[in-house]
Amino acid sequence: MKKKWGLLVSALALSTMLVTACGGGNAEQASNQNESTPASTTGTQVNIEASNWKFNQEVFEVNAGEEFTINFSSTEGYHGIGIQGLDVEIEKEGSKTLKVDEPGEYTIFCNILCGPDHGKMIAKLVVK
Ligand SMILES: [Cu+2]
Repeated sequence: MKKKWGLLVSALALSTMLVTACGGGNAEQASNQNESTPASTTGTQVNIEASNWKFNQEVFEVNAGEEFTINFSSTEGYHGIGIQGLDVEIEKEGSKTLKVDEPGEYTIFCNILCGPDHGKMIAKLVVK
């Protein structure tokens, strides 16, 4: 891996430090390995916001075989997302571009132990 990401890496490092302080830690920094350049915002934009203790939508839809970008942010509290079966791990905020060829329903969950209702932070990514 090259270390030329500058500010992006700094921001991620800071996030990771904060998460570590909160007892998280199952989220690896490998989340960016397949990411295209941050400037690439083509394709469907999936905006996911997390607050205490829910996501802004229960269902997010994308098309199979088409690139899409997940833009995640914590608007209240400190949260993250992982998506079952997909290579997505974002903490606090960030973006991830990916493509899913297999139609189906993928569970989106908070990957940071964020409080009493952490377990309720579940949403669905529907790939059509
Ligand atoms: Cu949580």
